[in-house]
Amino acid sequence: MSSSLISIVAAIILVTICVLENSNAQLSSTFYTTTCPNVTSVVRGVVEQAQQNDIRIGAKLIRVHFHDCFVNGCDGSIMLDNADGIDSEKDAVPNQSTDGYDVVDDIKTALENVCPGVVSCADILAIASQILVSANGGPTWEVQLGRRDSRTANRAGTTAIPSPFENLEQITKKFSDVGLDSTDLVALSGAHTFGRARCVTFVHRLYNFSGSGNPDPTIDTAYLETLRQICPNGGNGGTLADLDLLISMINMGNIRPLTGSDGEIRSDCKRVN
Ligand code: HEM
Ligand SMILES: *[C@@H]1O[C@H](CO)[C@@H](O)[C@H](O)[C@H]1NC(C)=O
Ligand SMILES: *[C@@H]1O[C@H](CO)[C@@H](O)[C@H](O)[C@H]1NC(C)=O
Ligand SMILES: CC(=O)N[C@H]1CO[C@H](CO)[C@@H](O)[C@@H]1O
Repeated sequence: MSSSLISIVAAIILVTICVLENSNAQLSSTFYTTTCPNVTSVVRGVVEQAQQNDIRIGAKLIRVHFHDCFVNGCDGSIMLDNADGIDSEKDAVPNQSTDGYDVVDDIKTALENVCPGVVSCADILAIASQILVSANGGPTWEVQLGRRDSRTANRAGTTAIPSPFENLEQITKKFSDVGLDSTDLVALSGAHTFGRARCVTFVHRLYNFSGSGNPDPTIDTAYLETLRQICPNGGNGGTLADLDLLISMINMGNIRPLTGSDGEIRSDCKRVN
């Protein structure tokens, strides 16, 4: 290898390390090493149990993590129920069909038993997502921790969540608004390799795309046939189809977290302390 090639490679590695370190500015994979060393095994125990009853739990929780991160950053705001001064994000349209909150509560209870007041609800979503994606044959990554929980929700802010009725340009804009690029968009859409979607969220692409009288030409024809069988034109919009699309989880988990002394560590993910 020539020395110039070596220096180019070295420069690329250096830049990559700087970018990674920069994007993880405040979070760290060792955040709970002294304060809650068993955090991962405790979360793993609860989610493995939950998966026995609901094979979709990984899909549900990663989606809650995504919807949390896109509204005011990864601060657990999505988990707050309506209360005095809290206009719950769960009541907004994009949340519809988000689920798995009861399992978050079970994880929280288990963690409060071993290390009370230490692990945030926002971090629970990040840890559970990593464990379940790996357990389901997906890639694994070193989950970054240290997020704190918000004392507020932002229902109006849920418009920042990408919608299935938006085009690529609109969705790309929503990703760039939270500091994610088109590579992140493609990689994170890989989360759709598990989980399910209701026909109502994509049937507009199967029969009369943009009023053309034809299906969306970008859909593979064999896959189109499969989807049409599951979702007949004018059929039940609530029918579920398996999602089949491959994961930039660290970047997403780094969206504007609360850290240091900002926010709090909720003792109940559904309520501020
Ligand atoms: C790129 C923009 C995105 C759009 C437009 C989008 C849209 C959707 C829609 C329409 C559904 C079906 C919801 C329903 O049936 O009500 C869905 C499900 C899902 N989404 Fe996304 N999504 C996006 C990005 C993401 C990201 C970044 C993740 C996670 C990293 C994610 C994870 C999931 C999962 C796992 C499911 C299945 C949930 C379940 O089975 O309960 N999505 N998404
Ligand atoms: C952590 O887990 C280990 C083994 O799983 C156990 O021996 C230890 O008591 C646990 N520590 C705490 C603080 O729960
Ligand atoms: C497709 O949608 C357009 C616009 O909504 C409508 O005018 C047209 O009749 C529809 N075509 C079919 C075949 O349903
Ligand atoms: C999980 C959850 O609370 N979902 C709510 C989302 O918002 C709709 C109303 O738009 C509620 O009916 C759901 O219960």
